[in-house]
Order: sequence, then C-alpha cells, then structure tokens
Amino acid sequence: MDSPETTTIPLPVLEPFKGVKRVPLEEYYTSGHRTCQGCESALVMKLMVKAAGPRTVVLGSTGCMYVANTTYYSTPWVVPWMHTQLGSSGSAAVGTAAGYKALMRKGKIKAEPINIISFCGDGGGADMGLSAISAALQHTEYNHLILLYDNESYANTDIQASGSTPYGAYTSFSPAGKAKRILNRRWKKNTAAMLAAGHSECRYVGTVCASYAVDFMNRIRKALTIGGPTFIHSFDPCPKGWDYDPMLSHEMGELAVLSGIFPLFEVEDHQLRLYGKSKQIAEGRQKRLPVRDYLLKQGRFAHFNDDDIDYYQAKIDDMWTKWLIPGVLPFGTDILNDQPPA
Ligand SMILES: Cc1ncc(C[n+]2csc(CCOP(=O)(O)OP(=O)(O)O)c2C)c(N)n1
Ligand code: SF4
Ligand SMILES: [Mg+2]
Repeated sequence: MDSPETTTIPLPVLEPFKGVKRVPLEEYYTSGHRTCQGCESALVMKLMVKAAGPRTVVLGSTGCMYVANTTYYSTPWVVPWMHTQLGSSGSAAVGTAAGYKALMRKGKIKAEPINIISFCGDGGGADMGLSAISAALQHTEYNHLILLYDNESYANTDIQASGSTPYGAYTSFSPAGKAKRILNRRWKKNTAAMLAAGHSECRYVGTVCASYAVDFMNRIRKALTIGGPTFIHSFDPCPKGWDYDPMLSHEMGELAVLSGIFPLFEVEDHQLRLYGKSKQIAEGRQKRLPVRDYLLKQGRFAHFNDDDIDYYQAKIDDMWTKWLIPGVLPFGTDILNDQPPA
C-alpha cells in the first residue's frame, strides 16, 4: 500500500462525448423533484450527473436544488446525495474527498475512482461560500468538482438580489419603483475568472450553459478527470425569478451567450481559451447579438428604458473590446506606467 502522503483516489476515465448520439441513455437525476416548469437548474443537475456517471457522490448546499429535490420520501437522485449548509459547498467537497481518501488508504473500501461533485447556488457560492470554495481550490491533494449553478438570485427564498444578479434586475430586494427605477446598481460578479486568476494551482475552471448540452457535459467530464480541485460556473435561466415563459429557458441561455453577457471559457492547465459560440464571436465568425433582444424577453427588465439598454450594451461592448481577455479579465495592461490614467 502507498504511504498516506502519496495515496490518491484513482481518477476516472471519462472520454468526451463525440456528439449527442454518443450520450448514454441512463439517467441519475430522474423524476421525483418539484422544481418549476422550465427550470434550467434541474436540467443542469441532470446533465451534470449524466456526464459523471454512476460512481458519483453529489453534495448540495441549501437552495432550490436542495429544497425542490428532497421532498420527504421523494428524490430524483439515483446516486448518493447529501445536503450541506448554504455557504459550505467548498468545505463539504474537501471533507468528503478527504474521507474517501482515508477509507481507501486504510483499506476499508476498494480503491476506485469516485467522482465527488459539490454544487451551490450563486447566493451560496458566489456570495456566502466564496471563501470556502477558495480554500477548497487550494487543497490540490483532493479530487473534486464544485459546480456553481447561477440562477442570478437567492431564488429559493423568493428572488433576493445576489452578487450575481445583473444590473437593474427587478428582485424582491430591488423592485422598480417611481422614485427609483433602478435599485440594483451592482454589475454581476465575474466569479469563474476571479477563481481562476486567484488559484494558480487549480487545473480546471470553466463556464458552461446547458443550452449547449454536449459542450456542458464534456466540461464536467474534463473537470472530473484532470485531477485536483476544479470549479465550473453554470449559467441557469430561471423562469420564476427572471419572469419569462418557461418554454424559453433554452433560448434565454443561447441569447445570453450570443449577446456576450456570459462568455463560455475554460482555463485548463493554466491555458485560457474561449469555446463554442463565444470563441466564434471573438474570431468574428458569429455576430454578437444586441443585448436588447435578451433583456426585453424578461419581466425582470421590463422597467428598462432606452437609456438603460444603451448603458447595458455599452458595458458589454467594453467587455469585448477593452478587456485584456474579452469577457474574462476586466482590465487592460499598462504595467510599466505608474501614473494613473488621465
Ligand atoms: C446560513 C443561512 N442563511 C440563510 C438561509 C436561508 N436560505 C435558504 S436557501 C436560500 C437562497 C440560496 O440562494 P442560492 O444559493 O442562489 O440558491 P437558489 O435558491 O437560488 O437555488 C437562503 C437565503 C440558510 N438556509 N442558511
Ligand atoms: S425558482 Fe428558478 S431555480 Fe428555483 S426551482 Fe424555480 S425555476 Fe428553478
Ligand atoms: Mg441562486
């Protein structure tokens, strides 16, 4: 047996799916949940665990994907599942990985690849649990994936604004009123890029959108097989919180990517690349759509006037034309000039 210092959980072999016809039919997140009609986060859970396969343990922090998925005596999870506290997806991931590692080292269970996936919402992950995720990404001796499903609000407690809520959106904390039309003036937090830039030993950070399901699943498989702690940020349209017809969830994800609000990128072994439609936009092979089309399909932006839409569009244009890496790093470089900009 290896010494405690060198024993690691063996990594799984999960080749990328080469097209939708190669995706297995087996489901590990099935019926038995009570998420809203058109809930994209439910699809995210389904694709996430389908990509991972049966030898997977899922840990989930409080939020819609806990509450709606664990009604008494009923659950959609076919794989082992455990709830963890709202801000502790990172701690749960490390603790579970460490537990499995110890059991395998002591010979109490067979040494085999077991995927550990810990998910959190944007409230739980981009806000409350950010420090625990940061710590988890420093523990390179444990293999696990933390998936942040971002429905852009504290949805389960009735749509409060989070650090991931977009500028101007109507939430129960930021209703549009006569005196103040725009209450939420914060620009959405750039969580994946922040975690990638700040954790130089983390081997995989990526963004995904379930509207591009095969790309989505292949990023999950890459994150689970590369070794060490990994992080994925998923963009999840939410018909209840965003106020649109539930049948438009898929289209809403596409519009967010095509308008450039949510760039698809991955940092794999410290190399950053855009992929999918975001790559095509950067290469000039795909037109970046006006953000107006995306905003005006949602009730949470129904109070926007033309000035608001122009402001929003200008901010996205800056992301793609002024940032060091389009849509990812929000600064340019002028490293030898120590004078502030005029
Ligand atoms: C420490 C703590 N504070 C507050 C709550 C109440 N609470 C439960 S779910 C939730 C919303 C979580 O939002 P998010 O993480 O974005 O997940 P979503 O509900 O949007 O899926 C809150 C505030 C809690 N469970 N624990
Ligand atoms: S509120 Fe949004 S995230 Fe929560 S179950 Fe409904 S659609 Fe899904
Ligand atoms: Mg949320």
